[in-house]
Formats: sequence, C-alpha cells, structure tokens
Amino acid sequence: MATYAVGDLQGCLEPLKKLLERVKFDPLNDRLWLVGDLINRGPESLNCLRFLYQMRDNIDCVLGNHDLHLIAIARGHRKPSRSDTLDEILNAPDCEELIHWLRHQPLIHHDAQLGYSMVHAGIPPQWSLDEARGYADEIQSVLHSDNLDEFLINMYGNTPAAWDKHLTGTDRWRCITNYFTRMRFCRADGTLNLEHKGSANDAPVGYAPWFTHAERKTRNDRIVFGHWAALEGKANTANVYALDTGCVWGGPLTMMRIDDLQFFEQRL
Ligand SMILES: [Mn+2]
Repeated sequence: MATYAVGDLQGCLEPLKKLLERVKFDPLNDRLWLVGDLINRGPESLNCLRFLYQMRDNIDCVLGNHDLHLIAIARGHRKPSRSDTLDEILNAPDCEELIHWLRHQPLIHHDAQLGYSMVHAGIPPQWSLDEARGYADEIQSVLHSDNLDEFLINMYGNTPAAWDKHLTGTDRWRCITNYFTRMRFCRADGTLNLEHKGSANDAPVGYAPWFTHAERKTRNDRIVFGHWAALEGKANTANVYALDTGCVWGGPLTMMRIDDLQFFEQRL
C-alpha cells in the first residue's frame, strides 16, 4: 500500500495516466492525493474530471481556486473569463454529477496515520493544524448546505486581508477560502497579499511566502500543497512539499510517493 500525491492537473490528464502506469498504481491498495485545481487552462478538463470521478473511491482531493470557480460558473453565479476553458464541462451531459462530486471535496485532507496534511494553497502562520481543520470544516459544511449559492456569489474578492476569529458570514467564508485556495505571500500575522504572484524570492516588502514565517504554528506538521507553479517544486522548508510544477505551463507534473519520499515527473 502506497500513497501518491500529485500537483495541479489543470486538465493535464495524459501525464497523470503515465505516472500512474509508471508507479504501477494499484487501485485495490494505493491511494491518490490531488492538491486541487484539477481543471481549467489545460487540454482535457472534462476527461480529467471524469477520470478522477471514476477513481473517486481511491482518491483524496482538496479544492483549489479553479475548482471553486468552476462550481460558481456551473451554478450561474459567474461568467467564464476569456482564459477559462471550462465549456466542455459545462456542456457535458454529466456536468451536474461531476459538479456534485466536486462540491463535496474538502479544503483540507489530513491523514493522522501517515502524519501528512494536504491543502491547495497553504495554511496561514497564525493557525494551528487543529484550527485550520476546524475552519476548513466550516467551509465544507457551507458547500454542502443551502448556503452554497450565497457562498459562491460572495466568494470573489481580496478582503478581509487578515484573519480575525470574530469575522462572521460571507467575510469569514471568503477569508478562510482565500487562505486555503489562493494564498502565496502573507505577513507573519497572516495578513494576505493576493495581488502579488512572483517566485518565493520576489516577495513584496513586509511579506514572505506563507510557509517561511519562523513562528508558523504548523511548522512541525508535514504539509503538501500546490497552487504556486513559480516555486518550481521547491519550498526549501522542512515539512513543506510544493507539488505544483506548472505542467499546464510547460513544466512537468510532479508526483510524490509520501511513504518513501520518492518523486516522479512527467511532461505533457
Ligand atoms: Mn490554484
């Protein structure tokens, strides 16, 4: 039995299939973790989603910003942007079934036995793992509830920039969701800068990659994440594994065997 974690697919299905073949993935015994952003921009978003849906009993997946964006469009709350490539999913006869599956995925996955957690973008420095899991559960409950549409309508935006446990309603939902699905740079107190998208060395003044803050409460917890292709798979931080190597932008798709820290790569 092995557990494999793979970076942002964004519709890059062929590299995933090749990696699963190469590691001789065994659906009876192995598990596949996906850091989210399963779709959009890449060549085969619909096939990607269908492939994962068929494998759903062998998969642990967390939601990324592109996945939430697809759900918002599918429910009529957002128009696709010019760079989105989601029409094939939206026009598919099984669209509803696929979206239903997607909306039931969490923002964090934790495996106590392995001693690993997975998120799409990150966990802000001021949250312990237990706090992060609690806040992720709040959003998961909203996604399952009749509040889904209110959540999606109010999901877009960069404020509040900082967490306050007294936040309520849509501001609270947006802040939690931005941390888990969009964060790159923040201050030591968790204040976000969501405009800036450079490499780790290219932080705006006063900000740093979320995982580099010395007093980060999850610094002793092992975390796999995606979202940040400019890191090129290098977080250079103990216990933190960056898996988005920008397959959709010409880089490889990265797969990590968690059990023995073996890495595998495959290009489109
Ligand atoms: Mn992302």
